[in-house]
Amino acid sequence: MYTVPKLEDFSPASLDKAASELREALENEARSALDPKAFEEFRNRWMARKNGLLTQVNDMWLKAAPGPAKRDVGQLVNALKKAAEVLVSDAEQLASSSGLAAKLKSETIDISLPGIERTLGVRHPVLRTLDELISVFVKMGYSIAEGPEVESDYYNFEALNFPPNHPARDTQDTLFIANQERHPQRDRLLLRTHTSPVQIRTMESQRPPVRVICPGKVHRNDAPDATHSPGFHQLEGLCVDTNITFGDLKGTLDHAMKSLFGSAVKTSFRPSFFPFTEPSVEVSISCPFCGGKGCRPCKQSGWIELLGAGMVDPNVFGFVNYDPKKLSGFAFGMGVERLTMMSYNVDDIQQFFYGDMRFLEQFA
Ligand code: FA5
Repeated sequence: MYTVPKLEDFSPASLDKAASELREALENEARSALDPKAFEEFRNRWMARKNGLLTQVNDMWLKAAPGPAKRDVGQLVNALKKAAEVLVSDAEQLASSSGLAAKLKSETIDISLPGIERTLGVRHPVLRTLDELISVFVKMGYSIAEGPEVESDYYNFEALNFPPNHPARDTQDTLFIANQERHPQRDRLLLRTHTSPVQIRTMESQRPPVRVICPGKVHRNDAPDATHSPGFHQLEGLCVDTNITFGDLKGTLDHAMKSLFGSAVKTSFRPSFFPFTEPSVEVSISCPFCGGKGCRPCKQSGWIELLGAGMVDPNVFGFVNYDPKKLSGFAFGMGVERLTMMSYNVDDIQQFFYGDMRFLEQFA
């Protein structure tokens, strides 16, 4: 480590030698002061007023110089001080920028790495079908009504003309809420088995004419298989007015099925039974996959059964104080998962509930 030598000889040659050794040491140390801490040490060592190396030069060279050499030594010491100031200022810049470089290096973000991908959600296929269905009926002037998923026996069965112990109840077994034995049967709560209770709630709260659709979740004690699920969605429809005929029912559903599956699709109405409609029908469409020739989805029959419908039974009007002599109406109910299976050619209803991304991503 450089120390300021005491000068015995003040001849120009000796002064030159001493000055160049000092410069060399100063330059070397300035080059090594690479970060703010090292620079601080370097500056104090050379520039400190009290005992810095330049103060020592002043004391040991200038003050100690004999009279005749004082002028030359003075000029030399001044030149060395100026050179030192320049080197210190350069070193300061270098130290702060290399400090910054080190800081930047430690905080580097590698922008070439793949980012964290946030996948955008898409609408579930079942809800897409439901939205399509809703828009078809809204265009025909229907409004939307909703009801509770936990329903009373009265709305789910009794007011829909399923009397207690009627065998038709067996076709819609469900889960009952526990500990309700103390309530009369009509008030006992259950998970609704269809969206038809919303028909009753709507007619109770609204005078005719009525044109509503009721979308929602329903539950049944059905063992899961390729076409059955214990929880699924239905879309109910109800139209009540004066002079509503079976022809209106056929026209409405034919138009809805053509809107959903294309204008080539045909509809067929076969007699069926529901306690709350008379007459009742099962509605099928000609198979949209084979055009009616017969294929696997339609089980070679050319037709696919899609929904239940019928003219509102006059007994039901009796439950809501509508006059069956003046009014008539039709209702229909469809399973949204089954329609979605048709629309997207899905062969297992369970796919809609597994949450398997490989399946769902196909709808993105
Ligand atoms: C009913 O639920 C009647 N409420 C429909 C109705 C409304 C008829 C108004 C007349 C007037 P059904 O039990 O057939 O009917 O069920 C209607 C539709 O729900 C079926 O056509 C089918 O598409 C669907 N569905 C029934 N059970 C299941 C199930 N376990 N899983 C998936 N979909 C089902």
